Amino acid sequence: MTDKQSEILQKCARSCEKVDGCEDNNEGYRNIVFLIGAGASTSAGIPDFRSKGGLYERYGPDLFQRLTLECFPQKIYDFYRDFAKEDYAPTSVHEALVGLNAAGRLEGVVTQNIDGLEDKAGVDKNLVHCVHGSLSRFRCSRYLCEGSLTAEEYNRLLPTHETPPQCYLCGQNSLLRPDIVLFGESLDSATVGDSLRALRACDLFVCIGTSLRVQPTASMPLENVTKRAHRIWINRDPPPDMYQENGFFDLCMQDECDSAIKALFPLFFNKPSPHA
Ligand code: CNA
Repeated sequence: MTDKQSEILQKCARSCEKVDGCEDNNEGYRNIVFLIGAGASTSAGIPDFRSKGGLYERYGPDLFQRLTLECFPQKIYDFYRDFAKEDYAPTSVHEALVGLNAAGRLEGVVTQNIDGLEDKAGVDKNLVHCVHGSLSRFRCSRYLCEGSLTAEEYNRLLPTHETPPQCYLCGQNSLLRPDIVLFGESLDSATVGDSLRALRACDLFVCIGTSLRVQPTASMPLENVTKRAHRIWINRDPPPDMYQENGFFDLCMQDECDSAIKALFPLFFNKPSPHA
């Protein structure tokens, strides 16, 4: 292990403590940003895209294509119905985010996940940037219509999801669709702006549970995280070539997300037992 890697581990451990006033005597990180992918939620029981048993294997690789919504919308509603019938619980990764948020050290969470577990865990909504949207909202598929429902409203109104639902507002036979970004669609520009600002401001960047293959999000760290920031990779797999080529990451933890996060931020998990 290099000196820089030992320094990173020490600073992460110190970052479990609350920032105290303007002076940070414990020398932890002050502006931590996470980029999160599906691997951060697999231990909750939500499959990722590409692993064995993942969504591509179950529903086919065209599940999240725009053309699928246009030509075979039922496929997307079937996926949503399967997702909504489970009550997924946040993982240790989300628990660490809540701890860092409470300690005053979290600058932002750029999440590619659409499962809403950051919100469910209780991370400050203003810090979470859902670059690929979220299954917690539905919206009219017509660009200019403002028809929208929360997932709870949708589930209450349309409990069976047997036929794709029409928008209640515009009367144009348009579908109410999950508010997620499908392949072939653009990301929301305000969310991208917030994400890039967070990435530029961080002093620690943690990239966790993502294959970093889905563009344009995959290039965001390379182009925006500054040299002053320390960078950690957590994944069962190594980083993609474009990140390995220039030695972007200072510390690569090829491990399970939950165990790596517990090793980095142990104080959030070493809670005394109530029966001790
Ligand atoms: P991906 O391409 O499926 O990559 C996931 C990565 O995580 C892979 O490299 C896996 O090896 C790794 N991985 C899986 N489980 C673990 C684990 N327990 N510990 C360590 N590593 C693990 O998914 P990405 O997130 O990179 O791709 C972005 C897509 C996936 C976004 O558009 C999402 O909307 C979409 N997605 C989201 C969810 C979700 O919201 N939970 C689930 C599936 C897909």
